[in-house]
Amino acid sequence: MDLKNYLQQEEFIVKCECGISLMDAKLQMINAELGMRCKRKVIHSFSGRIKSYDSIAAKLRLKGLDETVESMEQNLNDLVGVRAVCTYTDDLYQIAEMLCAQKDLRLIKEKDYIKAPKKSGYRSMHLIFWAPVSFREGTQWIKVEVQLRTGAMDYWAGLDYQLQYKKENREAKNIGIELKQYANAIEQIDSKVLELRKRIEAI
Ligand code: 0O2
Repeated sequence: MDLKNYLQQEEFIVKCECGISLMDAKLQMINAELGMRCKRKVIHSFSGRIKSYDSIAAKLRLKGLDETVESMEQNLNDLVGVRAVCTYTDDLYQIAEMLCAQKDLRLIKEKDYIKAPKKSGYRSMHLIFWAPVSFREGTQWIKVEVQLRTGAMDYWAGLDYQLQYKKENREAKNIGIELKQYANAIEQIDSKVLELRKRIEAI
């Protein structure tokens, strides 16, 4: 079956949606526990998505891979993605630790773009798991990418993403240079805000 038709199958979509729901439920529970312990709201927003055909095809082309179902399954990790946005960077690491400690999840890969930002300036924590979804015919393991970021990292990534479609434009190039500088500024603000929170907690 060709890639486009495969992605439109109800069975494929339902499995991906179940992967999103499972990870979303895990994040909601972690949020409830951390909220109780820290006495403040920890995760400010949750979102989940199934990668679109256009985005999958573009990524496979960019990596020089075949636009086939097999190639997608072997090479792409972010077909199913869930994102949680927090205020503080230390919360991101706590959430990552709590997810990795869950016995039913199998960690495939961890990419810490907070400690080692991408050349673009992009920062986020990415965790890729095999997540077990129970169906009538047995357990299906769904690959899910969890992105954990602060609010500042999130709006920076949103702007950077918008810019990616306009790269050829001269003004977009100037904006890109400026945006990269703000990635550094945001990193400093994230770290200062965390320091202030800890000082307030210590009073
Ligand atoms: P979309 O449309 O968001 O899905 P891997 O094989 O996993 O090692 P991969 O998948 O290229 O390699 O991993 P990477 O670089 O960690 O990127 C995965 C996703 O992170 C991207 O998916 C983006 O969502 C986000 N991301 C990574 N780098 C950047 C960046 O420089 N800027 C922004 N705004 N987002 C980034 P997609 O498929 O690119 O896009």
